[in-house]
Amino acid sequence: KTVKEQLFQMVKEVEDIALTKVTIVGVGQVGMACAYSMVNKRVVSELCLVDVDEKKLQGELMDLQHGMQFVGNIKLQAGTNYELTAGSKLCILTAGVRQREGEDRRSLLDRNVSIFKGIVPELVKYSPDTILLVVSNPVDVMAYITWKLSGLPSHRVFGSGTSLDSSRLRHQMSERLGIDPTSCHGYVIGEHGESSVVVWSGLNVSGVRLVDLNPKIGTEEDPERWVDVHKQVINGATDVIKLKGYTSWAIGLCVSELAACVLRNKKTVYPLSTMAKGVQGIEHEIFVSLPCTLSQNGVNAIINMKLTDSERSKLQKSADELHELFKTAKI
Ligand code: 6V0
Repeated sequence: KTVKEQLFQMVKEVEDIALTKVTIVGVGQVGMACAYSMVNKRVVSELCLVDVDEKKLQGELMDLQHGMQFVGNIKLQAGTNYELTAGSKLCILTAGVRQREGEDRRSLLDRNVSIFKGIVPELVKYSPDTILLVVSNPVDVMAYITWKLSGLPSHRVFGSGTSLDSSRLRHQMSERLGIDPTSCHGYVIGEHGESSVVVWSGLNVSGVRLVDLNPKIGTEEDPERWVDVHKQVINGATDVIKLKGYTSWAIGLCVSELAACVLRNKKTVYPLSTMAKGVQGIEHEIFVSLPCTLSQNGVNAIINMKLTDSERSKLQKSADELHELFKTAKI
């Protein structure tokens, strides 16, 4: 008899049913930051890692497995075969090439589209009921293309969008005001990128709108130059890339929060890249970030923000720019 047979008086074999299984495709800097954050926050019961790099997959798998004692017995799997992903409640797409220093999102597009053509149908084949969360850049266009490639209803596909930009905004607010970023309320909407829009009219602490205290906020005439906060948000990624070569921790934390919201059916509001045609006067069929309620079904509702005319026209311009970028994509 083996040690195991001698140790246990078997009562009933365990049936391994995946309760909250998540797949991450792409185990690069971003994928692994998402994995580490989700494991650390105990968001998942089962985590499946997929990549084309078999060696890296095995290394990352073993490294995480060695820490399971400290975070609960999460079932971890890794491999290049999509069969492993079957039954995922949520699939997170972080595969592909990242922005190089000074590179614009446009040049990333073609390479990432061809990679996604091989990934998205496989994920949907093995997990037809899944929700797809797109992180790879340019995230808004990649989310739209993922939706097209998946054949899923649009509410089940979304991009992390400006949830990271909004977190950068709230960090800057928190630095200026000296309070917790969760008490600094504000949204960046539109493209995750240069044409993003800060909704200055809505920035508030405890419902006190900053625009009521400083009517010039967000303009070049503002002596406090809050407008620089937007520049810091836009340049946030490139500043970090210049210093460390890539961004990872903030997007990892952000994605694990979104994953928890889906898996626990929390209905929290986040700015997410979603199908926005017909909202706020957006004419094109395009994915762009707006505040959405997020649940186990994906995106349930888009919040009708009370934007100023200028904010709305900036959002429409941002959507137009994304549409132009999308038109160059070779789907
Ligand atoms: P990385 O470290 O180069 O990792 C990319 C991974 O994708 C590598 O492990 C590759 O082996 C893998 N990969 C490539 N082709 C395939 C394929 N066909 N199937 C499966 N895996 C594949 O890049 P990093 O992790 O830094 O960035 C990943 C993506 O996230 C890039 O497009 C970034 O621009 C994007 N980011 C998006 C952010 C957002 O806010 N939406 C934030 C940060 C980065």
